[in-house]
Amino acid sequence: MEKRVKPVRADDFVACQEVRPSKPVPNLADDLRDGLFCTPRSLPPKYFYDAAGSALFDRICNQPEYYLTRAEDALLAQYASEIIDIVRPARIVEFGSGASRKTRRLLDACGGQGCFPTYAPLDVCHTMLLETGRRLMQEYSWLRVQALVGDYSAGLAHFPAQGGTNLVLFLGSTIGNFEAAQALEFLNELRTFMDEGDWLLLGADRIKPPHLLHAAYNDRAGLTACFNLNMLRVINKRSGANFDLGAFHHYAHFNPLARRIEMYVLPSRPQRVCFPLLGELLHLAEGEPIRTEISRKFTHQGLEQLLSEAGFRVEVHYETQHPAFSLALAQPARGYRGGP
Ligand code: SAH
Ligand code: AVI
Repeated sequence: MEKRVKPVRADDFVACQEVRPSKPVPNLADDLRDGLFCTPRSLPPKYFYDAAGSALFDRICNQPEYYLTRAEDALLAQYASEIIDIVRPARIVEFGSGASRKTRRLLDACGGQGCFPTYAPLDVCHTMLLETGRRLMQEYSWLRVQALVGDYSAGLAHFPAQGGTNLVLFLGSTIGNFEAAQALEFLNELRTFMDEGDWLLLGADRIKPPHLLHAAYNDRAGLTACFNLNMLRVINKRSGANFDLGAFHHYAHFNPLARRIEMYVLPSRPQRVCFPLLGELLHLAEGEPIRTEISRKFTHQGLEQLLSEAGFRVEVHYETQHPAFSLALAQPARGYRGGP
């Protein structure tokens, strides 16, 4: 049956709350100083995601080469009912929720099973959160959306608590955008805020032949290139810097030793970039890379080991084969007292 969708109205109300950092997090000036004025140069991937960057990412997800979204969506289409039947969530919390597209599989399963959780998406992109929240409330008449704006690496101590079972989603292989130590620290901290009866559903991309990985991060339509260069526009807008976007190009490759995609912006001629926020001038030689993202790729065992080291017990490990993608359903391990 076709779903009736209410037209978007400006007064559709999405409760949106800021989650305050609970540990010191570098601000923009720190990130620029620590990331650009040293070698190798890098910027944190959270600066991809202004409204334009989030919209670009959403379009990347539909590119034929970007298999990740389709693979994870296929798993959710197949197993969402089983997952909801196991978990029966009172609240679905999602970190880095973006457009919450795949989450709809779980919401559909909830509706089908007469289970009506609240949905708490957390993201750094305010615009995407509000737009998505409004849409979801139009599509699901029963749904209450409690949108949370914040940085998930800034600590979870101020995360609003709620009674009943939480299903925590961390989808899309965003865990792969953390360094190994950060991923462990994040999952370990997440576990300390979860009750023993809560569940984590973690999506992670898997090692596969390099040509497939390369294609996924170098799509023919050039959207990943736009997404990558958009970070420089975000930095210019937010800090008053003057990166010349036309002078940089996108470069992404798979590093088989580190088992990760590394994404860079490279200047095609020498650059002088002014940072009024820091009172500094950055000199870049032709081709001198600024790393904008890593995207780690896991083995089946590597993912289970990460979860186990972070104090989770994997209950069900769903996976696709070609292309390989994992969705692990896990719970805090009983009596676990360890930490990284
Ligand atoms: N979960 C979605 C979107 C993945 S894109 C999917 O699977 O398709 C990564 C999302 O994480 C973006 O929406 C981005 O805005 C958000 N994000 C990135 N870094 C973040 C941070 N440090 N804190 C909170 N959200 C972040
Ligand atoms: C959000 N994250 C998991 C994406 C990834 O594949 O690492 C971001 C992305 N970067 C380039 N394309 C997509």
